[in-house]
Amino acid sequence: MTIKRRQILKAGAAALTTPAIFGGAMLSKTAQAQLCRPTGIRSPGTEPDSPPVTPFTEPLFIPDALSPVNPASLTTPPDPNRHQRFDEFQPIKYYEQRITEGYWNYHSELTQLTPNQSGSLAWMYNGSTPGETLVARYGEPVFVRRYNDLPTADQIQMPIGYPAISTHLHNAHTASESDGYPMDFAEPGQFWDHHYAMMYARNDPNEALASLWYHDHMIDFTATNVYAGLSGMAIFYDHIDSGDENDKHPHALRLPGNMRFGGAPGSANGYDISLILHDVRFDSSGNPAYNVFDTDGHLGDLITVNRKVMPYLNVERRKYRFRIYDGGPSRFYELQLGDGDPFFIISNDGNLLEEPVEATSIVLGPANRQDVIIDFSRYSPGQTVEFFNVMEQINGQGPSGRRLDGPSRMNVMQFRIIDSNVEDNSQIPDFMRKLPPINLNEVVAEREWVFDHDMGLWTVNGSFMDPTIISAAPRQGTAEIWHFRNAGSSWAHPCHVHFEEFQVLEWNGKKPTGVLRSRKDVATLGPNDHAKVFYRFDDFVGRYVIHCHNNVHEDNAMMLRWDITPG
Ligand SMILES: [Cu+2]
Repeated sequence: MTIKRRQILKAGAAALTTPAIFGGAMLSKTAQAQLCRPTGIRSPGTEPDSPPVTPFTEPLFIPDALSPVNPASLTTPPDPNRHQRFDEFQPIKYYEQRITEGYWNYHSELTQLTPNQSGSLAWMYNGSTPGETLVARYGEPVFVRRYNDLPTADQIQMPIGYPAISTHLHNAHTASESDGYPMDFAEPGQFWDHHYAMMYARNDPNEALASLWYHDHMIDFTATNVYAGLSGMAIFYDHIDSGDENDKHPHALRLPGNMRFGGAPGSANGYDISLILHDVRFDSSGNPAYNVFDTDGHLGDLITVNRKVMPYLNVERRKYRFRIYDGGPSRFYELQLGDGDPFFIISNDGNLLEEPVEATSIVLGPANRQDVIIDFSRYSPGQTVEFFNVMEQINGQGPSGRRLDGPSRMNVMQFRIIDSNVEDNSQIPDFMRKLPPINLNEVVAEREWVFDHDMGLWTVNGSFMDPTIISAAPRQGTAEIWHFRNAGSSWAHPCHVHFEEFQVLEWNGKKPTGVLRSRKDVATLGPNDHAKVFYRFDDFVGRYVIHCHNNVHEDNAMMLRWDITPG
């Protein structure tokens, strides 16, 4: 099938390698110089390299879709009074996830090193990390009960983390009490109920999110609890982004995917595959290692995709949709194919773009997501093509400003092209989802959030996280302009606000273009960057957070509470 490129925005040669998270502008020479430090602060004495493992020998793990349970089987029935608008959005699907401590095969050569070859220690959802994928549809409300079945703090084997759990479905339009507010946690033996209304913000289908992830958000322990294994993916479909490339609906986008969830391992929706990246360092006994004393951030030396170290995936000679997530805690990526071939970016932070953008790389900061379409029909059976990370980073503060090349590129994963003559009814649409309108007449307030560093801790507007202080209280039904500023000259901060997506008005004074012309929920700010964004606040009230999504910064107090108050 011929790819239609008629209306597709073609990035110019310079833009093709542009770090989009930095506002689509290359870092200035001054900023690059400030970023380039002679050595990282990691010392081999405190953080030795992981044991050597052979790349591309472990098959990619593709989690199945979470299976619904019969609501009658819930031992305690859901309490409608605990949830805003529960009766209006009565759940159609019910799910349970049990969070446990166990063992995970990150790589068989690491498992060989573990005691009794049981696998690396991991915290998991229903026995896997990533947990099963929450597949939901707009208009079909969902109820998820998450049980904390972890051992108590004095009994856990995991040397890091704290066994209290708060789960954030990033960045669903979720009522506060179900949002994974960092103080809304369940101790071992307790559960927390999450009600996802599956409504579009403001009932506007152009506000749909497509690619989301859920992860632990425990106050002070988000980085360690996610690093221990507590993350998973979520996919929201609707009538145009239906997950079915054979969809007969006249407005269906027919992106790659054939709705074959729950089949044989590796077949979860066939050609629509989620890839979550976490960089991990392993100790000599094959367990995840972590330096809790480094508050700049944590870097692993091995990249895991869906918690397999440098896996491979067999692909057919056709188009695939990959939903790519930076699961953190602190690493930034620029991903490109080994042969430098282009692909199409179709979303930013889980939101479909208006038009696909052709590019040869994507740039992600912690919690950024992008969906891409890669067409493997140009390869021959038996060929392999690797995904590499070319973003150099030598400590947790942010990218060094340099690019890795040749053998210094970091292995991410390998695609192995298999011999097949498979049908491909998917398309790369000319137009996907319109951006919601921006009406500046609705703006009632303008606020500034400055991300900085004071007294060895990370601050927002000079303050540390204090859940008793409400730093902003926008009224429901209003719009505001928010400014995110990075006051630091040598670090990057992925700034994340829960609940609503924003649209960029200006990035360092320039109007957004390309993939930045989108809805987003993480503004990844390079040194001295300034993003001016447009928000509307609707549908639910309660407490939410704004924080740096370098989870180590977040845990070292770079977070504030803000509330939506009744209009
Ligand atoms: Cu930060």
